[in-house]
Amino acid sequence: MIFVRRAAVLGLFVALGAAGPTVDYRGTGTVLAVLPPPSDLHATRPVIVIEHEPIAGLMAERMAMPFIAASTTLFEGLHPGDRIAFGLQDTPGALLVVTIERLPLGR
Ligand SMILES: [Cu+2]
Repeated sequence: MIFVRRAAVLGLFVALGAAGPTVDYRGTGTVLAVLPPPSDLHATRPVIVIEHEPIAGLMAERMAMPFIAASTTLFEGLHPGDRIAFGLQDTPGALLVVTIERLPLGR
């Protein structure tokens, strides 16, 4: 019985860990450029340029703009022209892209 309870607690920690980073805003758009550092836009941090659709609670208009990404690992397999859904975390000093998911073209 004690063993079972421990296993349940461990399972809970695993589930929390898998929940991923905090996402404050969610958007969709088209990748215009992925720029690992150093780039013209940032010396030390990865940058992704996205033509994004309106982002609820943040930006009411479609526009092309650069975002700092939490990690270059988010760029794996990503190419200009890809349709993406992305998550933004509102951190001091930057709206940080913390999740990127590729969407089928035409959506
Ligand atoms: Cu914008």
